[in-house]
Amino acid sequence: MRIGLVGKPNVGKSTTFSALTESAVEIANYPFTTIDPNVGVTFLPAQSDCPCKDLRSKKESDGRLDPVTEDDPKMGSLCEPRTGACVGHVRRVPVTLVDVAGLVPGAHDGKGRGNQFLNDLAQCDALIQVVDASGATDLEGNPIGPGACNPIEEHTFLVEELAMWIHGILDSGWVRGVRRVQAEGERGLVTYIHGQLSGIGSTESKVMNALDSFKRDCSASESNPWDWDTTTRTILSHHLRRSVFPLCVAANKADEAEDGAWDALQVHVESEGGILLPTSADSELALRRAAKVGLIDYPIGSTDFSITDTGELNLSEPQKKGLEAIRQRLHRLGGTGLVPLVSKIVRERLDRIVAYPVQDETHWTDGDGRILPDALLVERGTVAKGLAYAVHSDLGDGFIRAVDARTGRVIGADHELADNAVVKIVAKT
Ligand SMILES: Nc1nc2c(ncn2[C@@H]2O[C@H](COP(=O)(O)OP(=O)(O)OP(=O)(O)O)[C@@H](O)[C@H]2O)c(=O)[nH]1
Ligand SMILES: [Mg+2]
Repeated sequence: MRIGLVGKPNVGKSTTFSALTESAVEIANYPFTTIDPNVGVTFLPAQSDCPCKDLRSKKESDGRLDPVTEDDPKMGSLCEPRTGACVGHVRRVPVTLVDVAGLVPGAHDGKGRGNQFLNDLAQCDALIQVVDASGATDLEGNPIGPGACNPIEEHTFLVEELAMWIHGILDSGWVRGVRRVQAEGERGLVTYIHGQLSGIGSTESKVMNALDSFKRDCSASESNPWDWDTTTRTILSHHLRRSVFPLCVAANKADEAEDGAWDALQVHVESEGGILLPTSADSELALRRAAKVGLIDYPIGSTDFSITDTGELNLSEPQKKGLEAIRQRLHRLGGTGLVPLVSKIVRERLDRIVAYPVQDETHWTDGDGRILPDALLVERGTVAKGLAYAVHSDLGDGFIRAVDARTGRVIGADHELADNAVVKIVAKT
C-alpha cells in the first residue's frame, strides 16, 4: 500500500510526510525545498479491533490468562507486531508514503523541476494533492500573501500536469504501437496501453475501466486508435490518470484559511469520486514531536491532546500557550485532518481490508511464536490465494490450501476473505 503526496511547491507536502512518518525531512517556506523524494512509512489505526482482542477473551474464558490490569502499557493487547504497534487492541497498519518535489504549471515542458520526478510516484495506489487552502502562495509556491491563488486553480493545473505526464509516456511510438496490435482489437489495445504504463503501476483492469469511460465521454474514440489526434489522446490520458492514480485532496494550512475556502474544491473533488479534508500539517507535526518526547498524550488520529505530568513540569509558559493555540485550531477544524484523510482514502476510496496471516492456526503465531505478527492491507474481494501472494510470491505459487484460523475450517484458493480475517496458508516449499 503506497500513497504519493503531490502538489505545487511550498504547500506542506514534506510537513505532511514528516508528521505522518515521524521522520525528519527538510521543510521551509520557499519553493523546491524538496528535490529528491522522501519515502517512509506511516501507521494507521485499523478500523476493527485487532484479533488479539478475541484471542484474549478466549484465553481469559479458558482460565489461561488473567484479566488486563490497569497498569498494562499495552492496555490488553496480546499481539507482537513486526512493524507498527497495538495498544488497547487498536492495531496500527503500515502504509508507505512518498513525498516528491513540487510541480508547477508547464512542468511537462520542463518548467520548475519538470515532471520526470513523477516517476518516483510509480506504483502508488493513490495520490494526495496537498493544496494551500490559505491561498497565500502563487502557483509556483512563492509566498506573496492572501489572494495569491485559489485552491480550484491549484487543483486544475495539477490534474492537467498529471494527465500530460501520462500523455508523454503514451505518446512515444503510439501510432506504430497501436497499429501492431490492431488485429487483436480492443484486447490488443488494452494490452498495449498497459504495457506502456505498467512502469507507473497500471493494471489491465484499470486500463479497461479508463477505456470504458473514455468511450462514453469522447466521440472521437470511435475512430481507429492510430487516427486519434493529440486532443483525443489527451482526453484518454485524463481517463487513465483517474483510473491509475485516484486523486484526493488535503486542503492544508486550513488553520490560516478563511471559512469556506475549500468548499468549491470539495464539491468538485467529490463529484469525481475523490475525498477532500481540511488539514493542518504543521499542527500535526508539532503535536507528534511533543508526544514523542512525552510532553503530551496525543493518541494517533485523535482530535485533542492532554499535557502529561512531564509536560506540566518541563514546558515553558510560551510553549504551553503555543499548545493552547493548537488546541483551539483542533477544535475549530475537528482535528488536524491528516490521519482521518489517509484512513478514509485507504478504506473508502481504495476499499482495503486488513488480513492477518499466521503460521500456527491454533495460537495465531508465526514460526517464532510471535502473536499476529503481520497486518496486511488488501483489497476487499481478495481471496486466500491472493493473500498468499501478498505475503510472498513463493507462497502464492506453492499455494495448497488455507485455514480460517478463527473457525479452524479449511478454505480454498478462491475463498474471499472478510475484514479482520486470521489466515494460515499451507504451501509447497
Ligand atoms: N500555517 C501552516 N503552515 C504550514 C502548514 N503545513 C506546512 N506549513 C508551512 O508551509 C511551508 C512549506 O512546507 P513544506 O512542507 O516544506 O512544503 P512542500 O510542499 O514540501 O514544499 P516543496 O518541497 O518546496 O515543494 C513551511 O514553512 C511549513 O512550515 C500548515 O498546516 N499550516
Ligand atoms: Mg517538500
